[in-house]
Amino acid sequence: MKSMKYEKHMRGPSVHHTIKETIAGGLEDPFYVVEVEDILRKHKNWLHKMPRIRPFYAVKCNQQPIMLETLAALGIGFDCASKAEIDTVLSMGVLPSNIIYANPCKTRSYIKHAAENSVDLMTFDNVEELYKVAALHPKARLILRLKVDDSHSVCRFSMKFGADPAKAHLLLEEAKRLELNVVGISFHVGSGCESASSFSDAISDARRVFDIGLRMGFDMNILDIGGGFPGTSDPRVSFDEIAFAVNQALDKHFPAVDDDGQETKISIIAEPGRYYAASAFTLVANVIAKRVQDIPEEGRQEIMYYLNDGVYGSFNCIIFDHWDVHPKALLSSSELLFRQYYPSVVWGPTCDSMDCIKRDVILPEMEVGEWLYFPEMGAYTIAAASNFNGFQIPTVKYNVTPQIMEILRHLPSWPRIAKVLDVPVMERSFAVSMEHPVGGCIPVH
Ligand code: ORX
Repeated sequence: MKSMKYEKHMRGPSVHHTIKETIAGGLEDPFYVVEVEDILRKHKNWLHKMPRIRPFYAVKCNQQPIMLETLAALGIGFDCASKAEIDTVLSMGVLPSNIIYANPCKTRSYIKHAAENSVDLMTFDNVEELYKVAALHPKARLILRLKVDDSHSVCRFSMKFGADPAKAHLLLEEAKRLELNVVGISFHVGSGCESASSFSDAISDARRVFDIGLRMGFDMNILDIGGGFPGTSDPRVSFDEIAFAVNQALDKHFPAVDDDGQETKISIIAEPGRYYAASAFTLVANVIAKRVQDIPEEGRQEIMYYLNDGVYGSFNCIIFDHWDVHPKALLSSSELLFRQYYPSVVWGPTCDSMDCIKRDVILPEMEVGEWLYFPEMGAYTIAAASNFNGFQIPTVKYNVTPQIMEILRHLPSWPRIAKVLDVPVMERSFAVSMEHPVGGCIPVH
């Protein structure tokens, strides 16, 4: 596999090939191309940079079967927030012990469902939740989610979730009274984090409450450092910087061995979503309409393009994830060179004036029927896309190079992955033609 060093926003030539091949099929609807290698590359990087931390992928971020099946094949755990997410993951053959039900405010029937399916690990941050768990799943292994300083993050949710560390002892006392089993501490620094120190500070806060739990006699053995790890190539603070800060803070507050050289036996886990999903997905949308606007006050023109995907579809990330997207023209290099460039506005297809994808962007002049593409669109996009106004949610195409196909083919879960990729499961070895990265599996006789 290639190293993580890839140019900003550049996807491999084979992704472009898959895009061109899809369009050549005469399609007009928007679609994604998933670069499966990117998911594997991300995991390799995670293992390399934070070897002590076991990831539990946050299913909410992107529940496409290719994401879930590939990650399950890699042995990653799953962070589920609802009954449906738990059922999806269990139906893939993932063991209940590889699931954390990481929603501190759970529906009662979902807690019961978790209990019936042996999903034991779950988070809480309030006393009412303890009463529900005591009644419905008394054997649960509970993780206390703390409120941490999320002031450096774009998506902040300490307003919604997390117990105040100063009052955490009260919750632990109540858990003790209810004879519940608290096993760890978690936090989420928020997403789009601008400072690696948010993680180190949170780890230090977690240690203090961890010790309170230990003193109360709980068998504290899990630290869950949540999500918020960047997944795109131009984050505010890099994954490497965060990994460095996290490793340093863990060495200080949760060392792998104690002063006597004994293993401390504390499992460190995390709940990354966007880290795994963002960069593997490239969205391609069609220019369905175009208007040239005069701006007399400024003595210039602006071109407005209307695409067949918008903020009610994939671009819901602009609203719910404060995301800034980067449209690129799907043109050859000579077309890019010779076309006129204009200030442009890119709109979605619905009859809603809020449905704006990007203002003030300079684009080469595009014609109706041509395509724009948006790299790194895998996180919180298709997962929450709707059919509002009758527009279609994009379909998903796969880009799998022969080398990656060969790796996947040797995984025990290959038959399931083959089903997702819609390629035949063959017992004998086969070659894959480079011209047809997925569709062209050729059996070798
Ligand atoms: O980042 C956020 O605001 C929302 N939370 C995602 C989330 C993740 C992991 N654990 C829990 C979560 O709520 C409990 C994953 O976070 P990330 O993808 O940043 O690694 C999602 C916001 C969507 N708009």
